[in-house]
Amino acid sequence: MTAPIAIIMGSQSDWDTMRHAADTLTALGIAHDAQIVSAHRTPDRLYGFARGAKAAGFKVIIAGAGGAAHLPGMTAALTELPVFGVPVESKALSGVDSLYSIVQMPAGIPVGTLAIGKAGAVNAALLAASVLALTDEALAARLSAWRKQQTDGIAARPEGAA
Ligand code: RP5
Repeated sequence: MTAPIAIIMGSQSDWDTMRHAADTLTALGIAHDAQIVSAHRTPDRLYGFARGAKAAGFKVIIAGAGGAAHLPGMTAALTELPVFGVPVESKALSGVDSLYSIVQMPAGIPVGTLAIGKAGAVNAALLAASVLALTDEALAARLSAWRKQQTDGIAARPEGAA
């Protein structure tokens, strides 16, 4: 069976960020398939992946890219699956370029845009998990447990306070 979630990224260099999405999905017991798909360098691979993603059995696509980050938007243009975009922190502009490239989609083709960097990658995975949990009670229970564990791990007072 195909993994329900695809994690695609524009470059090997994005993996340091996108692995946090993969780790979060693993922690929730959700199978995923990570692939390098560049809108600029491998446009044919992008077309093949996005056009075939639904038929391949994917339910949600997480797409991370940096700089002139066309990957999430182009992917969303080619499939009706939900696409969550993660702006990867770029060297030149600290990911603000990535964020603007992904978030400012003209009306008609949506990309759910997350925060720049690791936080965005983790939250993309959690958002994808929430979508799948709508029709998967066991996953919904695992997601609730994950959130409870997070809540339980937050101290009432900061260490070092008087
Ligand atoms: C984008 O260009 C990738 O998503 C990556 O964030 C950025 C830089 O890629 P590399 O030059 O590191 O391969 O397409």
